[in-house]
Amino acid sequence: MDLNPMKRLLTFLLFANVFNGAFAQNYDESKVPAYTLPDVLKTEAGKVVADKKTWEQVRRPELLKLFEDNIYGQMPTAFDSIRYKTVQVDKPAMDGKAVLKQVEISVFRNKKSVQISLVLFVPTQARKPAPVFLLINNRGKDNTDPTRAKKSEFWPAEMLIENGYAAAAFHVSDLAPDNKDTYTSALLEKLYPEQLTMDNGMKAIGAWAWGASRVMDYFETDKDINAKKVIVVGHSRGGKTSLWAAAQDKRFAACVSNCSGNTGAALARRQYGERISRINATFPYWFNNNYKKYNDRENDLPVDQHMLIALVAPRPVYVTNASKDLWADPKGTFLALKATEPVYTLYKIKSGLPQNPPGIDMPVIGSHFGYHNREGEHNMTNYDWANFIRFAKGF
Ligand code: GTR
Repeated sequence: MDLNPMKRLLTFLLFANVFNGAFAQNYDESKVPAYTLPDVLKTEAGKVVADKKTWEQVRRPELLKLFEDNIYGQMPTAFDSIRYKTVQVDKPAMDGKAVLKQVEISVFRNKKSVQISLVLFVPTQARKPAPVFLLINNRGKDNTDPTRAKKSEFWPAEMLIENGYAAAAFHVSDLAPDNKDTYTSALLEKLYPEQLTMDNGMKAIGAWAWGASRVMDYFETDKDINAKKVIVVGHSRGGKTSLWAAAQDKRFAACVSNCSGNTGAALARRQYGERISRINATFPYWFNNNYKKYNDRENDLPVDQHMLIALVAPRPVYVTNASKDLWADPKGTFLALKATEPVYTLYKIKSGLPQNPPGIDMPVIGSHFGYHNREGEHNMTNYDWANFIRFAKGF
């Protein structure tokens, strides 16, 4: 191309403008468009669900399928065998307050396998079997350092142990590296290559959630762990995953979705902060191919994210925000949680949530719903975890 400097500048400005326009993010509440949320209780046949049996037998499966087909992809569960190898057996840790186990979970299908490395601290002094918080770790592996040389607020295992909970974590890269070029290299290419050819096939977030369920399979075999009290936790992309895992797998007793934002706990139709077109452009490998159809077309989605949270019902669910993390739309997250109330009402559960979002650092913690908007940045901190523990002590 032979453009003079002025033409080059003009071309650049034009391109920058188009690019910005395509991905313009709104942070102005007065510019949030009017929207109507799809009715969580109205079946595809137009019937309004009035009892939990119809919810469980008709509407819940319908919604799961809509999320599979349009957003997160299928969740294959067939495999040939699963094996657990304890590579570190009950090593005393944390001044004798815990023991460390490291378990390698191998899952086989058609003679191929994936390995998930589980780090697990079990309290020595607390009730046995112990309830457990399972972190889906989407950050550096050093955040869940089994040696405890590094102690990260992202996973304050000592705090969990002090409070009588086991602390467990696995890393997302064991299932799908968080990278658009290599995400298929673990679970997808090895166990479920057919998923890669389907428009509603599993992608990275689906693979991570699948991993959480295999850890759950392991917990069911470990007598130190109360498999009926497993709380699945994730932050941000991990928080999108914890919701999808808990929606799919009813064995999780409760779900924590921290700062999960777009395609996590925040409503899409508000179009506030991160939007579908942007997340699909930046992370095309997180969600299925069909999801790309909804770029700039939020209102055409047959679901919105309140329905994903509702799939956790009647189990307890805690969602959070951080005050400076407008990208993840704090208000839209609170409103999504609030919009699940009709489903919990089928189970005669009152949410205890206020009408409007509570103020910064004012957690609302009830028997089934937790919400807070922490002062500060997009992160998961001791403050967040201390509130998750308060919440978990209530059930
Ligand atoms: C951002 C992404 C968010 C969130 C975040 C994270 O770049 O836009 O949706 O997932 O990453 O995982 O920290």
